[in-house]
Parts: sequence; C-alpha cells; structure tokens
Amino acid sequence: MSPTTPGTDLDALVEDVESRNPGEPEFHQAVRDVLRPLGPVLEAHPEYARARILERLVEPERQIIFRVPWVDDDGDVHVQRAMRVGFNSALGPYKGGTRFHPAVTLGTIKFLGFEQVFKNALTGLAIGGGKGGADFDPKGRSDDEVMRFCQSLMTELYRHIGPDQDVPAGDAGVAAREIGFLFGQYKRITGTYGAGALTGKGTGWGGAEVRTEATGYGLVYFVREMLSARYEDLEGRTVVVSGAGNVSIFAIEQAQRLGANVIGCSDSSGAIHDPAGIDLELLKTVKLDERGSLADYAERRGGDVALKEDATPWDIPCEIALPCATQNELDAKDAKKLVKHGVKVVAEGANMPCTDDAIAVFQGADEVAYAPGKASNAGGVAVSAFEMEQNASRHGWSFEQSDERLQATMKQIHETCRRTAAEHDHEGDYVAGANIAGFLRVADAMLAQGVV
Ligand code: NDP
Ligand code: 2IT
Repeated sequence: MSPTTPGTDLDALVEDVESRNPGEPEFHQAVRDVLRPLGPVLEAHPEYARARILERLVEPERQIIFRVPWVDDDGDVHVQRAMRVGFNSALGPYKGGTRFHPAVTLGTIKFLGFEQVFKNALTGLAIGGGKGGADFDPKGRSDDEVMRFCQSLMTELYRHIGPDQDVPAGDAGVAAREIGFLFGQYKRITGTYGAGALTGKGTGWGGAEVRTEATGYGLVYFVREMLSARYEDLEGRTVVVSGAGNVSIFAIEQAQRLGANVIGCSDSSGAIHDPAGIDLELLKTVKLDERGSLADYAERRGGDVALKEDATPWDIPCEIALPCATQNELDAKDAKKLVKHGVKVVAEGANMPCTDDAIAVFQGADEVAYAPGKASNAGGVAVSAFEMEQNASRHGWSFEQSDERLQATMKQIHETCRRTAAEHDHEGDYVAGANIAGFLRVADAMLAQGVV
C-alpha cells in the first residue's frame, strides 16, 4: 500500500485486512464502516498516511487467548476459550466490555474492540479501546457454575489487567453478578483492593451510580438530541426496541420517562407486540430477576400480548427503532419495512446491529435519521470512565451527578458528530461524523506519540 495515494489505499487496506484476518467477517465489516468516509480526510492530512496510522489502527496492539477449564454442578469438566484484545492505547488504558456467549470468536472480539477505539475517542475521555470475552454460555447455569467459570477466567486474566493497563467491564452475558465474581478473584489473587481494574462493580463496593442504566439511558438521551435537532421530542412517540437485556430494559425505562410509548421488544426466543405499552416492572422481574424468557412475560401480561417465536420486532410500525440485542440483527428487508411504516429515528444500542445494506436503506430515506452505535451507545463506557475516576479519587458521586454528566456527555457526542459531519461535507450524516471525529482524535494522539 502506497502512502502517497490514500484514496486508493483504503480499498487496498480493506483487502489486506481481509487476507490477514481470514474468517472474521464482522471485523472486516467494522473496518469497512470506519474507513468508508476517511478518503478525503487522508487527502487533507498526508502526515497520517506517512505515519501509517491506518495500518497501525487495524492491527490490535496485543491479543491474549487462553484456556478456561471449569467444573459444572454435576462434576463434569468443560473447557472454554477466552480472549482479551488490547486494540489501541493512544488515549488511555484499554477499556471495553467482556462478552460471554457461545458464538464468541476472536473475530467477534476484534470487531467489538475496533469499534470501541472510536467510541471511546468520541466520549472525549481518557480511555483507549479493548474488548474481551469467552465462548461460555451462561444460560441455564447456576450461580455457582458462573462463579467457578469467572474465577477460572480471572486466574489467567488478572496478570493482563489493571487501572493503568486494561479495564474490563460487562457486555452481553456479563453484568453485575459476573463482575462481582471476577472482581472477587482479582482481589484474592493480587492481594489488593484494585477497584479501578474492573468497572460495573456493585454501587456498595466501588461501582458507579448509573453504570447499570447508562447504556440504555444514554441511548435515549442521544435520541432526544437527534429529535431536538429536528425541533421534535419524545413525548407521545411510538418506540420499538430489540432485545430485553441490560441495554434494552434501561432504554425502555428512560424512553417511558420522557413520555414515549414503547410497544415492542424481543429476546432470543422471539418478539412481542404490546400496544398498550410495555409493563416495565413485569419485564424486569421476568428478564433480570428470574432470567426467564419473553414467553413468561406474554403469559403473565395476558390480553392479546403473545410471543411471536423466532421473530424480530421490526414489523411493528413505530416512529423510533432502537436495535439493542446483537450484531447484524436488522437487515435491509427489516429496514425497508421500518421505512415503509414511517420510522423517523433509528439509533443503535447494540454494537453494529444494522447490516451495511440496512444502513444504506436508512441513509437513502430522506425522513430517517440514523445513528451508529459507536455514538449512540457510548453512555455505558462513559460512565465506566466515571467509575475509574471515582475509584482513583476514592470519591463517590450521587446518582443525580452521574446522570447529569451522562446527559452532558451524550449531548457533546451528538454535537461532535453533527459538527464534524458538516465540516466534512456530510451534513446530517451521523456515521461519517462519528467515524471521522473518532478517527481524528486517535490519529492525532498516535502521531504525537511516535511510531509505537
Ligand atoms: P444482554 O445479554 O443483557 O442482553 C442481550 C439481549 O439481546 C437479551 O435479551 C438476548 O436474549 C437478546 N439477544 C441476543 N442475541 C439475540 C438474537 N440473535 N436475536 C434476538 N435477541 C437476541 O446484553 P446487553 O444488553 O448488555 O448488550 C446488548 C448489546 O449492546 C450488545 O451488542 C452489546 O455489545 C451492546 N452494548 C452493551 C453495553 C453494556 O453496557 N452492557 C454497552 C454498549 C453496547 P435473551 O434474553 O433470550 O438471552
Ligand atoms: O460496548 C461497550 O461499550 C460496552 N460493553 C461497555 C464497555 C465498558 O467498558 O463499560
């Protein structure tokens, strides 16, 4: 790849990434998405090409892969594969979640880690990008089994993390219970109360207020800014969310608080349409307390509410669609249905939930504003960074203080995306704004720090 012809370099770089990272389609997709609007930026800044900033950005600084053996309640031994990818530390220690899901591969963790670099840059905070996970399926496992798995995983991971090195948190399949077990083992092995080595801890023992709610709340605060840019608000809007986990549930909560009517959601068993508005207390009981399925919600909710098995919620007409479950869960067919039914705003709570073709459909529809996850779901990692700040200063903030700062952060990310898009001839394009703004912040730091 020649640094003097950056326009054509991007295609060559994507090809290079594909051939050097075979079998990792999600990683290739994430790289393509970020690179797409960067051609003119590189033309204007030959110093980035000279310093091979892009070639360095697509290569993780380090990747750690290890075996995690554990014993189930029947005494049977299982072997899982875990990994932690330190993608980029130009802006701060590696920071990003940990995913437990049977489908996790190195390619999954690399796509998430790559996205995290630009997301974290957009927050304006001092956090680099990283991600971790394991092909462990927590579904149906007892608390003891989850604890033994977490302890075994941390018995290797502990040597690679720390407040100034790498700071894991939750992601799909990892929340307060898992972070508690992981932290307990970290404390035991290191013999220190290194609170700043993990975020998402319980609020009674080093965790930050609002971290649990932050991704979902932040997503809705971002949507509020998108609507406000069109002189509109959430009051009376119909909203459909996919998923029924951490991000979805707190997005539903905040959307309802701001006056919206949330009429649909989903989980791995199917989707529900609840025209009267989702009963949030019942949803929390079923999904968070009992770790049950939406079939239980539908049964207890009664009336006409039924689970549509193996379905997505995208055929429910709505004005605001919030995909909050998993990657590539919303395709072009779903996008066309949403547009046909009059959707106005699509904002990603999950990481990369819309396929490239779906994004093209939204961006081709004049009435639709579409926000990529690296901007609209950055509230979770932002509050994780607040948690690191509180752990370092040994000073705790109130719920109201944290929530106010989260709102200010989402507003700032929204402004950054819009301003950057406008400055680069992409008026109103949140994808270009987020990718260019994230890239510029990381690239400038890398340039300043030399060839490392
Ligand atoms: P959870 O595990 O808490 O919830 C995920 C939800 O999505 C569950 O309800 C799950 O169903 C459902 N789901 C998973 N896969 C599918 C599928 N293929 N089809 C339909 N439903 C599915 O995860 P989170 O809410 O924490 O994370 C969701 C997304 O948000 C992920 O992309 C994650 O990377 C992203 N994210 C998370 C952040 C966080 O702070 N947690 C921060 C930023 C982004 P079931 O309940 O049946 O398992
Ligand atoms: O995708 C994400 O931003 C997260 N899972 C949250 C990461 C974090 O460090 O809080």
